Amino acid sequence: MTTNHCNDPCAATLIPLAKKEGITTVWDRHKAMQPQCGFGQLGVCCRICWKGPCRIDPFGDGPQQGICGATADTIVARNVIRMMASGAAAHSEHGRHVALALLGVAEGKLPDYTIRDEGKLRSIAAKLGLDGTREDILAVAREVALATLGDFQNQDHDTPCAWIASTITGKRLEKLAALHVLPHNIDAVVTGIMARTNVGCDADPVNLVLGGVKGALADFNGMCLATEISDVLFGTPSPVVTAANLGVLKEDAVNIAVHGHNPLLSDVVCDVALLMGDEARRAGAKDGINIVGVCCTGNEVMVRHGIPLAANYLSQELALITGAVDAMVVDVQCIMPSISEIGACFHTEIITTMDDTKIPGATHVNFREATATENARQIVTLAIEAYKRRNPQRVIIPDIKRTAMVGFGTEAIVGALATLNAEDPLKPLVDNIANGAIRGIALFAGCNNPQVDQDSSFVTIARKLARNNVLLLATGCGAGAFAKHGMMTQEATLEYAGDSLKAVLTAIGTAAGLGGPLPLVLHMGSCVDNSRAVEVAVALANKLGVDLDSLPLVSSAPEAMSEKAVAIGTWSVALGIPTHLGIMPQVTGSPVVTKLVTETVKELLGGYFIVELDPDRAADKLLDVIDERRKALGI
Ligand code: NFS
Repeated sequence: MTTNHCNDPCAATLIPLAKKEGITTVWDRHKAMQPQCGFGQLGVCCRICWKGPCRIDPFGDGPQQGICGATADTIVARNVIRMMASGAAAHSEHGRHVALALLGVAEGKLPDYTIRDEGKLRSIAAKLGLDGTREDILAVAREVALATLGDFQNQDHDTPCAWIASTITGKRLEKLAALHVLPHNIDAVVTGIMARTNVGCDADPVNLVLGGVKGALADFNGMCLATEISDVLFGTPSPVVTAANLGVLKEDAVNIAVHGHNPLLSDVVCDVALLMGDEARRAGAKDGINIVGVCCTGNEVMVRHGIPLAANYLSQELALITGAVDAMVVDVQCIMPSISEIGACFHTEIITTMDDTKIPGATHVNFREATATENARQIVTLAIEAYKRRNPQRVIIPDIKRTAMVGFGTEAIVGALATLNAEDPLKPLVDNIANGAIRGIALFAGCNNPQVDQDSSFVTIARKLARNNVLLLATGCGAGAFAKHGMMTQEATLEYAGDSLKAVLTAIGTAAGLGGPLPLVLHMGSCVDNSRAVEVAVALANKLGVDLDSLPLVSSAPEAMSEKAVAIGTWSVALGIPTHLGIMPQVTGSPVVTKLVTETVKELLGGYFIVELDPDRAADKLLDVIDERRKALGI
């Protein structure tokens, strides 16, 4: 039995406290769940009809087929592509929500939102082949919103979704089109996966996985549009210095944790909180209102507005155990249902806000974009009321937080490079990759998973890659891990970067006016913001005149957990990027699927999954891949 723990320094104080108070956490429940179901771990349990459940005996003694005749290969393939469909649905619902909000703004129906980045809106319009130069910015917004919503409506299978078609390299588009995996309509592709995995439909594991790849690319499309339109509505990230970990909670403030994913809610809560500080002070909170972030909503407001990050996925419960959170406001995704039980042990209001994400025991505020400010006021008022009930004796905020320089979206990275070469901003990056000062680029993404000591795999792999002069990018809970462990600082660059990487980061950071090097790991944003890393990679590939599968670029999700991570990992592979998983994916019960995703796909698409649970060995494997790519490029 494995018992992993929280590697977060705050845990040393808070886990014993939870035990004393009789509060169970994710680590307790993970331990209680051991041993976990071996059939499920291999992916060979089929529950898609009521003749079952069926499971295949991995040792060959028992059944080798389900009652309908489905083999382990069919069952595994069906299970894993349903995960991809769910991931694509989650990200794309988020994206649709944001696109509809842009339409609402364009039509004057949402006075609580505005267009904060006109320049970005115009450049998106141009990218989508629309007229971005029209003087009437709302007309541009309307066209962009409608074109985006078209990616959920197009019925012509031969016309790919507009966002993916205008984002990736021409060569990659051709390759994906030839394999018939380019999505034409996000909703249709997700529905298609559910239909083909229905009992008695697609039984061919290879055909199924290709269907899953299409779903994963629909996920990518949903992410691109969610990210870019959020920048239009809430601002494009630029470098900002803030802090991370539970020490960002304040004893003398009304602490509101915004948790979930979609900035439509959290951004307005931030704005309204700024206006309600006096009410909080009148309630006795002399430091007013303190907004902190959790999970990817935390990353969204962190990279755009410098709001400090309290916790990533696995430590969301620890935030509540401090006794200092007055309200935790959630929208969608990655919200542990346990938080309402833990909130009830304290004075904490757990506030759900979305029709499709409610939690028993939580207070529900029916959030609508049309009444966003009013709803945010309700939420902040509930937090202030809760603060009045707070028991100061039960407040224990670990004095642990690390500085984090964040906000490195594509524009910010290109902007920093432009300070070295205004005419050709990518040239310094390309030159330094070519001359080996930067050996390669690694994107860290994805979740935490209690199968691993929290955050530890991220930190171990990243330190080794940095020592070997690999440029590090991060999103999501990976970014949260690095922020909490002090790896998004200039000091970390000086401490951990190899000499040539250090010199490059110092030259760029100094020229960009940051008074020193760029931080060791560049925080690109939330999980949907993985599309930003692809944007940078596409720009590099186009500049070099190669496709994405030639770049010395790797990605890593060492602590993956969510269905969304399954979708992201799969599109990363489909885009030609070797992708490391530090968790055993639930596919190994099928030799066909396992070989397909770790080997055969390399010939088809250039990318492939590297499964390595040991972080130190994982770093070595990623370095080998980078070197292999460099050699093939002749650099
Ligand atoms: Ni993405 Fe993982 Fe969730 Fe964000 Fe964190 S758990 S799949 S990183 S918060 S979405």
